Amino acid sequence: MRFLDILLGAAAATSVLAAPATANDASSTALNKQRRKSKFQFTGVNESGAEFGNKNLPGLQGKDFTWPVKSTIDTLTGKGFNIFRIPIMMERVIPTQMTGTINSTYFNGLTDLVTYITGKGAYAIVDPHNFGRYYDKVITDTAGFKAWWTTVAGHFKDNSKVVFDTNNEYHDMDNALVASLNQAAIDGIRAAGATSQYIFVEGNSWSGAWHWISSGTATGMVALTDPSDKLIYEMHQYLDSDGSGTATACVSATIGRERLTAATAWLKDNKKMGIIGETAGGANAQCISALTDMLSYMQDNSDVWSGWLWWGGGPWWGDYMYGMEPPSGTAYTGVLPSLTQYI
Ligand SMILES: *[C@@H]1O[C@H](CO)[C@@H](O)[C@H](O)[C@H]1NC(C)=O
Ligand SMILES: CC(=O)N[C@H]1CO[C@H](CO)[C@@H](O)[C@@H]1O
Repeated sequence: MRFLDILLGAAAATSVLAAPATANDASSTALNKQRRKSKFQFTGVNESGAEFGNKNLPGLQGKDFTWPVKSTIDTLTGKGFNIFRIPIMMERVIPTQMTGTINSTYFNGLTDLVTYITGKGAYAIVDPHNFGRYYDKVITDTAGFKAWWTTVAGHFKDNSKVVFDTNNEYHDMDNALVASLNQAAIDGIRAAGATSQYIFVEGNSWSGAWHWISSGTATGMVALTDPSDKLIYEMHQYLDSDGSGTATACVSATIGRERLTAATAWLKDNKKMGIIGETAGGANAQCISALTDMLSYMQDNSDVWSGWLWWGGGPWWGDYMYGMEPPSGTAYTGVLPSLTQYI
């Protein structure tokens, strides 16, 4: 999902306060197999807020950005979800230059949420929602990028439930640079002593599954190496006509499966694991058919597809067409009940 949509989401934001946690005061036992019906290792939701207002850096908490609410984590883990992706801004974590030092005010917000999520037994994805850019300029300094990751990962090195997502949706960049940045992040994370965690790598062209081969990003990405051997290829896939996740309509009831076919073959041929880090469709019958068909296809191929995350949750989305925020988000009420077997 792109900056414009995030800005629109923020502009539309009302101060919707999440309802207090209901009976889902789940401990890690909430994540037991009984609630998890699918074969997937990971099923979850993107929890927006800390990346909002990204044209104002660093920005003010409560005005430009906010942190996702813990009661939502309670509710969604109660539904069986076990992974949450937390979009953040690189500049808010380490301002001015990537080799600099952490802003502890913002970082404390992140660590507080990460600790809460992982304390429930779920995974927390640290997602620099930067599109391969720092202060709006394409990152070409791979050493600086590695340093940013070494600093950040060092703080999480003892928490194996943290997942590092190198960057959200690289796009309009050189394919070789995207691969180099991913490798630099991997190297920086492992150099920090964070060796037990999964790393999610993303490709060029918005990390779109449907463009994974045709964009040429696969060629560089296939060669990434990790001494811990815990890489997962994170791709995004929306089901609207241009695949951007900006419309309520889905192209057909089988469009998700069709858009994943080539990437699925690539994962199998190259013995890689993948995850759909963002997907969504409108709350309507055709999209629900397309989503369930896609998730069924992924489950049939769960040797390479480790799971999926919905886009998106978070307290400031208001009546966003894909909103997964309890208790009244459009997708929470209109789509999620149809997806429970895939959680
Ligand atoms: C640190 O982050 C807070 C918001 O979380 C912000 O108000 C403050 O200006 C930031 N400081 C710097 C130096 O960026
Ligand atoms: C809800 C949420 O934070 N979703 C994020 C998931 O990741 C996409 C990546 O592009 C972001 O745009 C969303 O903000």
